[in-house]
This record gives sequence, structure tokens and C-alpha cells, in this order.
Amino acid sequence: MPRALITGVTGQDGAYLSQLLLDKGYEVFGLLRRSSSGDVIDERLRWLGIAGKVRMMDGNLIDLSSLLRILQEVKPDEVYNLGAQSFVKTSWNQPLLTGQVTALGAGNMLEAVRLAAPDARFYQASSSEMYGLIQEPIQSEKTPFYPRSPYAVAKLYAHWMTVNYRESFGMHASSGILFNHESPLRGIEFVTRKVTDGAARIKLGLASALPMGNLDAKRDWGHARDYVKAMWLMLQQETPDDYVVATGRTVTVRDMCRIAFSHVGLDYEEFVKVDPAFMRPAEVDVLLGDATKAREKLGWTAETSLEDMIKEMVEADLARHRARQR
Ligand code: NDP
Ligand code: GDR
Repeated sequence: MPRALITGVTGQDGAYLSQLLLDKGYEVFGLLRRSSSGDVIDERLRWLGIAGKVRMMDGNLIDLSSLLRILQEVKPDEVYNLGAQSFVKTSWNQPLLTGQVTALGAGNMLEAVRLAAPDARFYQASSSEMYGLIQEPIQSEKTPFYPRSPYAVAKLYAHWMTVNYRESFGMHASSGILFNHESPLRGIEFVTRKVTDGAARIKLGLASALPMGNLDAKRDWGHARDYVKAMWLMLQQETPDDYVVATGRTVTVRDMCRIAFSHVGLDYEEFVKVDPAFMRPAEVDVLLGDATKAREKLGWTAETSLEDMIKEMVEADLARHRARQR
């Protein structure tokens, strides 16, 4: 039975990846950082019906000793480094913590794998945010980076450390440059989930308006369930490499609002209000990924349309609110 260790196991991608690996017969271990609200930490795993099937290991990405101990105990075949301070807007409020977790945390994990599990295959969760102020209209593995937030700067460090450990030590270390991906398990602070939850609340009479930031930003949005398959495929290749994972379609936040509200029979323009509090000090205006390499080498393609995904998210949020009302 192959063994996988996932950092960020309590997050959106950690939950879907755990489900995928359990279905494939893996023994799945998750790095869990201690929290005072213990009863809600595996909420996403419970949603997918896999709570209790992932073995939780007590540690933290900023504590190298905990990572070494866990790797010695687990002896994983594959390590997926998904843990991060992942909310871009918060990275301006907590820039140094973001650096410690998102950048140095990945460095810690690479170092721990090199020292304690050198034969394990390693996946780094890199991000399209690294392209930032875009240098080419469609971004591929060859497009230069220009990070626009402390989060993106931190991800760039983690990305290049992954490349460097592969080249320096011959590690099987791969980096997935994933464009935005969403699901009913997306954190409520991210724009798609904020909108699907807002549309559901307004439909049910629980709210009357939705304050938003920049409606003109464009993103290439896919489904997290599809994207975790690409992570796994990267680690099944004979040689490690970097891959863009994207749908190849970009849509404005405004259009995404229209899709979500129209699903519940409402006109978004009546409810969505621009509020400067949700604007960012620097914006990534548009992202659009070219996943040709992933398609040709991994045989991967995005399967879920934006419309189907937003519909699934709105339905899930309606169900959540209805359950609370009972
Ligand atoms: P989430 O924000 O949902 O999950 C982040 C995870 O990181 C949580 O499990 C969190 O644990 C964990 N974490 C945070 N700090 C630490 C720490 N100090 N030590 C250990 N674990 C920690 O992110 P997603 O699932 O959406 O994304 C997964 C990864 O992919 C992230 O690295 C993200 O930056 C990256 N990414 C995401 C994209 C997306 O569109 N979703 C696109 C490209 C990259 P806790 O529950 O305790 O907070
Ligand atoms: P992003 O995702 O910053 O791309 O990072 P987010 O959903 O937060 O923002 C996307 C775009 O929407 C605009 N926006 C708003 N965003 C939020 N959160 N709230 C709002 O009210 C709002 N109004 C407009 C933003 O300005 C932005 O342009 C996500 C994270 O998952 C990262 O970890 C990951 O690396 C990247 O995707 C790829």
C-alpha cells in the first residue's frame, strides 16, 4: 500500500486529494497544526465522508523538527506540500508570517524530505499568482514571473527551491503551477465562494446585499476535484517537472457574479455593491493559463465547466443555510 503525506490536509485541496488517494488505495497521512477549535478542523474531510480515514500527525510547517519526526515515522512514498497562508489579501496584513509558512515552510519540507525521506516524491503547490503583472497574454511554464503580493513572492521562493532541490540533489520534486480552482469546500473568504454563499443567503432572505472588491479582475477558474488529479499524475511520471494546470478560459468576477445570481433567479446588479474595503494594494488583473504540457505529458484536462461548478457551489450553500434554518 503506497503511503502519502499531505500538508494542508484540512484545506480545500487537501480534502479532495485525500479522497483521490484513498480511492486509489493509498494510506494517507496529514500534517495537522494544533488548533483550539479541534472539532471543526476536519470539517471538509467529514463533508467528503473520509474523516477518520486520514491519519493526522501533529506538526507545523514552520517547525522543521516536527517535519523530520513525521517523515521518519510515516516513511511516505509521496509528499504533497499544500500547506500555506493562502489568502492573497491577508498576505499584506501578515507578510512575514506568509513568508515563514508559504516560503520557508516549503523550504523546511524540502529539507526534511532530503534528510529524512530522500526517495520520496515531492509535490509543491505553486500558483498562477506568481505571474502577477503578466508578461504574456497566455501563461505557460515558460512565461516570466512578476509577483504582485507578499503571498506571490513567498510562492516564488517555494517554487524555485523546488526546482533547485531537484537540480541540486536529484530529488523527484515537481511543481504544479495551478490556476484558481474552487469547489463547495472553498474557504468563504475567496471570491467564488463568497459570491455563491452571498447569492444563497440573499435568495433565502438572510442578507440584502453583497459588498465586493474589484469586479473587473479576470480569472481562469477550474474545479479543485479535477486539479488534484493533476497533482497525483505529476508524481507518477518517471521524471519530475513543472506543469501549468488551468482551463484556458478567463472570466471577470462580474460575469462569475452574474452566473451565480442567475442560478437562483436573481439579477446580481441589484445586490452586488462595490466596497473599497475589498480592494487590494496591488491587483493581478487577468490570468489565463495554457495547460498544453499537462495535457500532452500527463493526459490531464479540466473536466468541469465554470457554469457547472458555480451551480454546484450555489446548491451546496443553499443546502447549508437551509439546514441551519431548520
Ligand atoms: P486552503 O487555504 O484551503 O488550505 C491551506 C492549508 O494550509 C490548511 O490546511 C491550513 O491548515 C494549512 N496551513 C496553514 N498554515 C500552516 C502551517 N503553519 N503549518 C501547517 N499547515 C498550515 O488552501 P487550498 O486548499 O485552496 O490550496 C492548497 C495549496 O495550493 C496552498 O498552498 C495554496 O496556496 C495553493 N494554491 C491554491 C490554489 C487555489 O486556487 N485553491 C491555486 C494555486 C495554488 P489550517 O486548517 O490549520 O488553517
Ligand atoms: P486569488 O483569489 O487572490 O486569485 O488567489 P480570490 O478568490 O481571493 O480573488 C480573486 C479575484 O477576485 C477579486 N475580488 C475579490 N476577492 C475576494 N477574495 N473578495 C472580494 O470581495 C473580491 N472582489 C473582487 C480579487 O481582487 C481577485 O482579483 C487564489 C488563492 O487560492 C491563492 O492561494 C492561489 O494561489 C490563487 O488563487 C491562484
